[in-house]
Amino acid sequence: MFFLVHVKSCSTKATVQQDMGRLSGDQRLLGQPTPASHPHIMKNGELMPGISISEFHNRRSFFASSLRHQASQHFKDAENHLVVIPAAPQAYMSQKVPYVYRQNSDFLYLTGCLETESVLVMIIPQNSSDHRTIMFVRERNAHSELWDGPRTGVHEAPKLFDIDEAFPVEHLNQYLAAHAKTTPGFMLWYDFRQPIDLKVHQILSSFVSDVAQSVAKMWMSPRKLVHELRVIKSPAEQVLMRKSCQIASKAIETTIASSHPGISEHELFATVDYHSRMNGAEYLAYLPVVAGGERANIIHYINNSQIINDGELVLMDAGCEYHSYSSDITRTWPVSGKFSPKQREVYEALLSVQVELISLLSKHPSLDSLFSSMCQLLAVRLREIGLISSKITSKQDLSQAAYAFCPHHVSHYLGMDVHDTELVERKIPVTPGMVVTVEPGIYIKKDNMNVDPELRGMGMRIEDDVLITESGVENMTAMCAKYPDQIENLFKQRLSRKLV
Ligand SMILES: [Mn+2]
Repeated sequence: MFFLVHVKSCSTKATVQQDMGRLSGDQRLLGQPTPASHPHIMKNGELMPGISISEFHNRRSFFASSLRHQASQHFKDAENHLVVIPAAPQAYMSQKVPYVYRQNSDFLYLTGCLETESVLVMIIPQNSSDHRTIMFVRERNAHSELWDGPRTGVHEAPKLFDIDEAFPVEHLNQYLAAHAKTTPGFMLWYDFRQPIDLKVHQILSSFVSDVAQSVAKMWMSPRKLVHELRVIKSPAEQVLMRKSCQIASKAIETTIASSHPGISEHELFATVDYHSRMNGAEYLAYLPVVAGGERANIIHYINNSQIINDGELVLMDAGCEYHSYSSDITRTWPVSGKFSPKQREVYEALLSVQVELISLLSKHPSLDSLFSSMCQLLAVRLREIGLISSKITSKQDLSQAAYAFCPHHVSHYLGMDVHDTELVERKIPVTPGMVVTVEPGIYIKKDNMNVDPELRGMGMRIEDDVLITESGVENMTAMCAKYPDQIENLFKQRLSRKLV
């Protein structure tokens, strides 16, 4: 433990010195990559890789106008709005051993700030198109920066983030109290139900009980408004999503080609992780599911600790995060490199449903209605191959029978988070700019005595990430093999490479 800390502080120093060498004049390292310090991933004018500083400015303007619109519909006497959105706190595995830091996506979307212990505050008057953006950030501190790396600090933050003002995060409570005194009758927008950072939450809780009770009109969560903006991806975000999908597609193909009977789920996990990072991803977007044989029936199987035997299928649900944008792919393949005739029959039934659902998206259904379509399509195919009785004919009974084979939803929004923009309902029609997953599955229970013994306990899912466009759909993970011949070819190519 001591050794680890020691090594870490040395390497941080080394990186600081190396990077300092490249920076000129009065430029210094800030609390996150900038075009000056990281020219290999950022262009001039960008606040995050691939996203310009002006896009963040526009996001806040859109957010302010959608908030005003919401207020004009439901809170007619609100004249002023105070919005508070905190950064994610650093989480620890144990004393001083941090987990990978991941920013709160709503905060990141509106600020571009990657630092913890920061808070976004927006002051939005109801009857003017103006708004003020204030950020509370960590002050610079020579001792802390020596250990943990540079901070942007109060002085540099307004310029870096293109905001009006910045203050030390310790001043948040005084600022709020002063605001309440000078701006009576404001409406507070803060999510009290799902606190992000407990320290900020305590400040807001006492603010409400001590001060705001008498002056603030009411409080609402700003999250749904942010999610409604986030669900539509800008052209710059689409480029990042496409890249995230490409990296994960390639990593999964390489992982498929590396598998063989007797390999462990853990090795496949390590392989997909390695190739994602080597191709530019920061890390996997979530703990992947790597399930051999009947473990594929456990939808969120993440133990990934078993050996996969000859004749079994592998289900891998994995995606990566590339500059804060996630991909989410599932592939199922025979560990030996060749589907048995029975496996292939069920797989092809599932694949035909998945392909048809992707093309249905160009008609802009809601995700819930895509789920109904899945149940219908899956039922017909399962009946054809004898997994559902031919005696079942009514639409409702068919849907119910299919649901027993696929008990999860077929789609969710995808973006900065894997299950993105959770407050956007799945009953609204999809529109251009949304990215959604299409992920039907077939899970056959071990004790299902109505099916061929070879199929009992078999589980499979196929998942792609699809951008809705003006003219139809773009399958962003189409380059990841999913047709049985394509999958088997990955193994043949490996064999022929070995022979050469
Ligand atoms: Mn998914």
